[in-house]
Amino acid sequence: MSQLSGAEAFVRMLQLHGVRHIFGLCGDTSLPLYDALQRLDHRITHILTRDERSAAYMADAYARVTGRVGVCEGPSGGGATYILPGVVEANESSIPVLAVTTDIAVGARGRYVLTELDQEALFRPLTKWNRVLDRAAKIPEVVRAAFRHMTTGRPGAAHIGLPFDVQREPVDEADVHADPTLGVFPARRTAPDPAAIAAAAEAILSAESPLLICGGGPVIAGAMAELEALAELLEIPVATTISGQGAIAEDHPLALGVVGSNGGTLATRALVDQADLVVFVGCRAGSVTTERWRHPAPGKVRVVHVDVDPAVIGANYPTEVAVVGDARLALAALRDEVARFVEIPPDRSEGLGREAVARARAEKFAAFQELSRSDEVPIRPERIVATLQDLLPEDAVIVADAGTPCPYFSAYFQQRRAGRQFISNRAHGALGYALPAAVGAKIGRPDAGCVAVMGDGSFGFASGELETIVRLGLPITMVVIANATFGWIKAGQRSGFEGRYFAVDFSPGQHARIAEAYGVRSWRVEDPAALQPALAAALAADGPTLVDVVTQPLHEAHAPVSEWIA
Ligand SMILES: Cc1ncc(C[n+]2csc(CCOP(=O)(O)OP(=O)(O)O)c2C)c(N)n1
Repeated sequence: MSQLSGAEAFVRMLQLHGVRHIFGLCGDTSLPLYDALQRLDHRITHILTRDERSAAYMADAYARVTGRVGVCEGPSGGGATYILPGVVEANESSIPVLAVTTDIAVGARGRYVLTELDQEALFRPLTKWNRVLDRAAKIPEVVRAAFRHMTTGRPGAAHIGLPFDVQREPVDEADVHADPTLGVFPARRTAPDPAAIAAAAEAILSAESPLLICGGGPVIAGAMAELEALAELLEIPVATTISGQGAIAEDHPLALGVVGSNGGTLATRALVDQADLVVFVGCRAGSVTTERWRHPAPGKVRVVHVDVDPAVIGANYPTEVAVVGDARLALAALRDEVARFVEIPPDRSEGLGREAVARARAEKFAAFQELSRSDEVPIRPERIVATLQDLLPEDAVIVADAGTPCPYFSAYFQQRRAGRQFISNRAHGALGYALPAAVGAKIGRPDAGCVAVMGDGSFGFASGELETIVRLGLPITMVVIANATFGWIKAGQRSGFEGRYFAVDFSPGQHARIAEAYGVRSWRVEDPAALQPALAAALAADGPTLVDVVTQPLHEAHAPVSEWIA
């Protein structure tokens, strides 16, 4: 019987599942794993990060742009606790991220070993599947189970704990096998019940003014063509959530753009209210998308809900038809079913069709465009969005943090191609996501431009990773929206607490100088006229760049936000 060490078997299992990149940070308990990574020929590139939190965010964005499982790793104790934010973000966003933590030896448990922690309990509420190993012999089956759970059904995160002694124990090589199709997601798609498809088609066809609202599901499922075909056949406008951006190209005549309290506007809300039937697709109909379940209004609107996770359907809205299944298969089936009754698209010129979408878009962009031309100081956020819109190629990936970037880019940046190009961490919206996530996105999609847009609050959370970006020589452009305040919260204090500002302002930072010190080519922009040249030069450079833009604070801006407390 040929044998491998536990660590070697683990690396081989990742390799067999098609893993090509691992993001992580070293530690005592990880030494056997690192040694196996060092010695074996596995064609996996390890990206050393400066914080386990970043490693998980990188793996998350990497998974989002590649459609492959993202893998991150960190050591026991502090490494395990630091990696958590990215794991839960991925899990709640239905993105398969495998978090590997190493652990103290099984044989040493309960003896007050440095870093001892119940890591399985720690990850339980944050993952779809989770196991700390006790025996090396179980490594192959545990890795197989993790990949099965991550990429089938509703995708999600998994955690595997590798104790120190388990990494050194023998594993029978004959057990080391895998199904490589489980390394990409969604794997093993599930088709909807034809009876549910027939009922959904009947409901949609009987509606006067149907509207599609897409969450992250269609992009995850790669259902863009099927969605467009259904929308065009029935002349149904398509709205998205923030995570759903990319379900349809935003210059498509039926694309309404983002709706909800963060990125929606009064003009887009009016169309949501006009719908007599909403088809939610791969969408949890959560508080932000629905403006706290008021738009659309439960009970007043008929609902058809398509989701791969049956538990989501009916959680927030009385639902007429539930369709459980993969978004691509469901939308294709729905289109085929509808095509039995409809040959040419209905005339919706008087109701909710492309004319209504065009009017809503024109209204929304009229106010935006005026502000985007403003020469006022500090620079208007609208000007930053408009300038990047002009400069960026169609295939660029934008990663946007919470704060100013998320609502502004969701509302006003027009993604001209369908597919995953806009990334924001909408499960928890934790600050400091965009900078490390851009690393994962750039490594996952090296041929596309990549821009990370962050507030100065977020920059403070993530700036340690500038070293990683420089070390890897990644041509990422970072844009810091500098307003010396936790602006989103200040805006909440202004709108909901009569401007009683408390503990939200911090000192203005010299972000360009900080980045420069790490070796990033940087610009600081205070004059609106200097914005375009600085961004153009940053985007044209072949290494990492940062543009620090002194910007109008969010509480004074005309942000596309209807409610500051989500
Ligand atoms: C880790 C974390 N802590 C707190 C919050 C709450 N929060 C949401 S937005 C925000 C302010 C963001 O400030 P900044 O990054 O400077 O962007 P701005 O809103 O000023 O544009 C805060 C503190 C959060 N989202 N994440």
